[in-house]
Amino acid sequence: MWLSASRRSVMTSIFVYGTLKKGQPNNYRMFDAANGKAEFLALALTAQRFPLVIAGNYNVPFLLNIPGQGHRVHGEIYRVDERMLRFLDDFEGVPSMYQRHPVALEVKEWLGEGEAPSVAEAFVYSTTAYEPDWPSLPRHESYDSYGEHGLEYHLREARD
Ligand code: PCA
Repeated sequence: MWLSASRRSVMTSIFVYGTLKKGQPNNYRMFDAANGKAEFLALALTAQRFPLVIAGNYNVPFLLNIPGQGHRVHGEIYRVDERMLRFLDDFEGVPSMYQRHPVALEVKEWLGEGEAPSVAEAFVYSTTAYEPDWPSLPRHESYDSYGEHGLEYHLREARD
């Protein structure tokens, strides 16, 4: 079956912790076929602590690439095809806004095929390009645009 295997597109695992999660404002972009393919795999949390802050005029969530500070951050693992990966890199403003890095994860709930792994590695959109005051902003463990913090995310289309 080398032929069908060679035709299968390369899939990449990504860990999303912000507006791309289920129920959050940008999740639909991963299910727009024009952007490529995405498949939900698991609920997970980062093996290390990172500061997850909501920053800027548009209340954007950022995982600051400062391991060892903040919380172990909760999110979702998706498998995406190359087209979706390119779309997401562009949408997340890689490499100026975020950079895409591998991150170690603890898997909490597995919906993929086969036996559930307890640990995984996936790409995450985190950043070293943060303003000096961002590390002292309140740190979140599980992002929710509609949470009690009141800092609802401004959709890209709604910014002026
Ligand atoms: N989108 C990416 C990074 C931050 C954001 O809002 C995500 O959900 O993981």
